[in-house]
Amino acid sequence: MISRSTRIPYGRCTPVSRVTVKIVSYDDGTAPLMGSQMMYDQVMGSTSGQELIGGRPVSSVSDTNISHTFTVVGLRFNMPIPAAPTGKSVTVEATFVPTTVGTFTWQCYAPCGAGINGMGGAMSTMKWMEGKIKVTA
Ligand SMILES: [Cu+2]
Repeated sequence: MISRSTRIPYGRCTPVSRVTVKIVSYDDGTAPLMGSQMMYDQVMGSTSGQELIGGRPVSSVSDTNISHTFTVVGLRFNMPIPAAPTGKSVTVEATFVPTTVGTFTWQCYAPCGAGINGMGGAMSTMKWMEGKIKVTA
């Protein structure tokens, strides 16, 4: 028996809520993925298996056109974010249904920061290319 006060910090939950992530990016720079992060050019974990870029459904973004990723490894969710046209923005949307409760880290896996390996600047500045998502039952 589970009482009302029972809290399960990490574990499965009944998938009841749809979450839509909408990202508007003004970054026209690209940051091609490297090594084990190459798989993050694919949309993962969305309800349709796709994301909408400017309203157009896609299942991946060309590695040479990736600017950032919105990746939540703990929820198996990934949105590749393409470079925006210079002077304009790009809007990317995807919907997913979390089936696990807990606090999860989202982060960008594209080497979009400064320096030779792209891991400086924004990538090494706390809360710029990473954050937390809290899923409650
Ligand atoms: Cu980034």
